Amino acid sequence: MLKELLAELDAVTAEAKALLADAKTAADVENAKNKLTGRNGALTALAPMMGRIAKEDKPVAGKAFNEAKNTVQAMIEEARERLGTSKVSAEAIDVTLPGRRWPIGRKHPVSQTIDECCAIFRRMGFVVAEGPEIETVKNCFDALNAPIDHPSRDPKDTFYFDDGRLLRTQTSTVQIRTMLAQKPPIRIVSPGRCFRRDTPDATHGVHFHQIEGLYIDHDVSLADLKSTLEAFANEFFGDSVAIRMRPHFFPFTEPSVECDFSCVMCGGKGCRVCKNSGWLEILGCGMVNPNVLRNVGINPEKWQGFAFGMGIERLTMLKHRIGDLRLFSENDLRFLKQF
Ligand code: 2NM
Repeated sequence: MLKELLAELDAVTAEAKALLADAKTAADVENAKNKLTGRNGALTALAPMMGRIAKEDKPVAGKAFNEAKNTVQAMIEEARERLGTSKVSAEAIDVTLPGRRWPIGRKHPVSQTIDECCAIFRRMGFVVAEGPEIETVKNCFDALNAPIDHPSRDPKDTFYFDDGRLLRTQTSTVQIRTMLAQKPPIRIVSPGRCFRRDTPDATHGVHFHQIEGLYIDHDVSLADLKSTLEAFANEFFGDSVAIRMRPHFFPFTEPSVECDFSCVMCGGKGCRVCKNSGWLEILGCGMVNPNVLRNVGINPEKWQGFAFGMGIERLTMLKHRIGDLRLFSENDLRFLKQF
């Protein structure tokens, strides 16, 4: 029985050699493997013979069987190697392959508008100034000449912390900080996030972005303000946009003005967006109230200035024809990838 087994093992080894030498494709190798060590393979078929081997011959038979199995497996692996389909070569790094591309993000449309506004005002000589989102009542209301009973101070409209500090409701706080820290002339714009306690809808959220401007010097007039805003309107929306000013009231400016741009949707002819008026309310502005200048230690007899503030989300919505403010904070890539 031992002799028969050894002869059969030799035969299988010889068959393996022939089959694998002839293999030309990966499929040939896999076929040969099935014929040899597969479930119905020649080597597998010899396993039952082991049971019939005399006890004293078992060690020799077992050793021979294992050797034949190892030899056949080595030949299969060798053939796979030769044809480039072995596990080892399949897992090897192909250094000629191009690298995997990482998805690259982009700036949020609100950030793009901030960048664009800053670039426009920088070209007009403004410096970009930033400040904290958590502020004091002094910087946010007192210094800005907001009367003690002004509705914006109400905890119904402004987020307060237990220690009395608050989330800034506009970036004028940065203008106050700058005027306290620097001597005029001052020419800054301050972009940033602000917070108001609104019930969120298509045009209001609890946070929004603003850019405010401040220009303090000798002999600054409302005419300088108007030409600055007109230049901004034409740079941001195009040369065909006109501006107009209407009297208004703010505690921090006197006189105060609301500034409209001719409708960027219909060119001023009248449409749904401008409610058929041909004009869009874009920003508030005015000449800095002498009380504000006194509050920060600037002599209003020597210095004057203008200030303005506008909403970044509104500018972005008008520029890109976006209908709902909530899209800006939902982080939906299908929306964000369009800009
Ligand atoms: C606005 C409208 C009008 C403003 C005033 C000041 C400061 F600090 F100089 F008093 N900063 N920003 C201002 C004026 C802001 O936003 C609609």
